[in-house]
Amino acid sequence: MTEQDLLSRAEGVLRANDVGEYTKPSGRLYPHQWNWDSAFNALGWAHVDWERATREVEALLAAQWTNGMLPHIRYNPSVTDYAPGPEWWTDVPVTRAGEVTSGISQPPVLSTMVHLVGLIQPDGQRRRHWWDRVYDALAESLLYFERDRTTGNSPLIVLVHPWESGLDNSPRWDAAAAKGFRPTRPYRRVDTTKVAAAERPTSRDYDLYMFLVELIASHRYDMRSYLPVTPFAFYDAMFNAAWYRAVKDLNRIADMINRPVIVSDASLDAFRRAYQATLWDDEAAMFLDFDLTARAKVPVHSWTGIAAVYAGLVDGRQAELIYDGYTKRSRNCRRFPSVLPDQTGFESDRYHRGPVWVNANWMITRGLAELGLQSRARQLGEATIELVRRSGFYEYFDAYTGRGAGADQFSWTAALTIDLIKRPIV
Ligand code: 9WN
Repeated sequence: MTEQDLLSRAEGVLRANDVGEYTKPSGRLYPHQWNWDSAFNALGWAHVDWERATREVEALLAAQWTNGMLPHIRYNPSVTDYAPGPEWWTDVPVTRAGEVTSGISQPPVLSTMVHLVGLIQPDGQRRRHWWDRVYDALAESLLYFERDRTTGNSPLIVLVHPWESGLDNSPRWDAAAAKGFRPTRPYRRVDTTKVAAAERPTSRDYDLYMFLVELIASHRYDMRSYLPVTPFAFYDAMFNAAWYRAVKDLNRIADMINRPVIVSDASLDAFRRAYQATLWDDEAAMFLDFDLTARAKVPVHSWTGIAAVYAGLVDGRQAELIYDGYTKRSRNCRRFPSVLPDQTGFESDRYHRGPVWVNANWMITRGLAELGLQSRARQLGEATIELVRRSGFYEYFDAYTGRGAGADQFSWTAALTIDLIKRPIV
C-alpha cells in the first residue's frame, strides 16, 4: 500500500466516525465524545480539514464544568448503547445547560494538540484568532488540576479513577482492584458484547470502576472531600507528564497572542523537581506512579514510566537511559509494548496490559525528537506507521504478533498516523 493509500484510508476512518461536531473513537464500541480521543483526532483533522479540527475542539470545550474541569466523556444524549450512561453521573456542574457528561477527567493533552493544530494553519491571523477564542477555556481546564487535585505541599496532580488515566486496566491498578470494592447498585456492561471479553477489562476491574463512580458522585464531585476517604488516589506519571507539557504549550500560545502565561517558569521548575524526586526510581531506571493511600511507589514498569520523554521533564541523557532500557527489556516485542513483558500482569493482547498503542508511540516519538534524539524518534515513528499499514486501524496491537485487537477503524490510530506521515521527523 502506498503512503497516499494509507493516508486516504486514515482519512476515511475519521470521516466514517464523524458525527458532525465530534468524532466517535470507534463506530461500535465508543459512540460518545471522549476527551483525549478528541484532542488526538483534532490533530488528524487539522491535516485534512482544518475547520473541522477546530469544531472538534470546541465541541469538547462545550462540556466544561463550572470549576474548569473538562470531563472524560461528553455524552451524546441520543445514544444509549454505552455503559455506564449519564444516569451514574447525576447533577454534574456543567457550564452550559443541557450538556451531559461524566464526572472525572482524562489525560490533559488538549492544549498540546491545540498548539499543534494552530501551527498547521498557514494563515497566522486565522491561527491566532482561533487560539484566542479557546485560550481561556483551556487555561481553566489546566488550572483546575492545580486548584482541586493537589494535596499537601506537592504540586503533583492526583488521579482519582482508572478511567481518568486513559489506561483503564493497567496492571498498575491491580492492587486496588484486588481489594474487592463493589458498587451498591447492579450495573450492565455493553463492551463485551461488541469485542472479545478476553481483550477487555475483567469484571473485577469493572467492580472497582463502578464503586469509584458511586463514591465520586456521592461526594458531589468535590475532590477536597473525596480525597481523604478514597482508596484510589495516585500520582500517575503519564497524567502528570501530560499536564506539564500542556501547560508549557499553552504558555507558548499565550506568548503568541499576548496573553499572560498560565503557570510561571518558577512553578514549572518546582513541578519538575517534585516529579523527579517523587516518581523517579533508580532500580527500575524509569519513573513509577505513586500510591497516595499506601504512601509507596507502584512497582509496575509500564510505558507511563517513560512518558516524561513526551513532556520534556527529562533531558536528552535521561531520556536515552529510560528509552533504551525500555527498548532492551522489550526486544522480543513490537515497538513498543504498553507494559514490559517481564512484569506480573503483562498480557500481550489485553487492552492496557501489554499491547502496542499508537497514541503512546506518537507521544514518545514526538518527545524523543524534541529532545534531539532524532534517529530513535524516526525508528519509532516508522515502526508505528508500518504496524498500522500491515495490521489496520485497530485500537491496539498484540505486543508479540502485531495482530490488531479491540475496536477496528479506531479514530486516533488514523489521526495520529496521518500526523506521523504529514510531519516526518527531520
Ligand atoms: C472508558 C475511548 C476510550 C479511551 C480510553 C480507553 C477506553 C473507555 C472504555 O476508551 O476507555 O473511558 O469504555 O473502556 O481506555 O483511553 O479514551 O477510546
